[in-house]
Amino acid sequence: MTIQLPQLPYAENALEPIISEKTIQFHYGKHHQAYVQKTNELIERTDLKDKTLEEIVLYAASDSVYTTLFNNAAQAWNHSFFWNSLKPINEKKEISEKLMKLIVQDFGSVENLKKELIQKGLAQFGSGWVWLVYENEHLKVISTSNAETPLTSGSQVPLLTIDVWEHAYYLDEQNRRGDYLSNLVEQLLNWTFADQNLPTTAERG
Ligand code: MN3
Repeated sequence: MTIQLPQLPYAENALEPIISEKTIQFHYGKHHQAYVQKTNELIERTDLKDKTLEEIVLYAASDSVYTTLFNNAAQAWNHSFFWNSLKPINEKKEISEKLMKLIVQDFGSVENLKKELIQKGLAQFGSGWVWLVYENEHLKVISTSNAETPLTSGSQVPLLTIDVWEHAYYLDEQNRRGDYLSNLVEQLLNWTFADQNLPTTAERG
């Protein structure tokens, strides 16, 4: 068994004009594909080859001798999660009642949550990710550097992510990370996916 590049959950031009088809062709078709391929090369002659991608990420995070494997496997996982965090520009994905309750509890309003996603994305120095996570009955916005992922935290459940590596926006927005972030946050986030990722225990509130 090998790790597969998952199908993109929409057409390559479905995120235009915020994320162009050309960006998707490089970002998904080249960058993401390369992380998948490299992960497969690194696990080829090991007993990790029958593990899931998530298991490989957790295993590789446990020891710094596996840093290269971690970087590639976590990037493969983060990118799959990122594509699922987005929706076609002309599709509506409303925030569920359950998720809205938590947003109001922890941010006061959807507008405040969006602001925080944008601010944390701008504040992330260099390459990395911004995440909406669920932890201890609360929502939080966090950022991670390079390939780092909340999967390894043991307590944070990722709900949504935004890639803030330059390759995510440079063809379309050049250095304007803020424009990329605000357009994406306003028009491309898949709140249904966030809702699906909420643990069932979150339903108590
Ligand atoms: Mn990327």
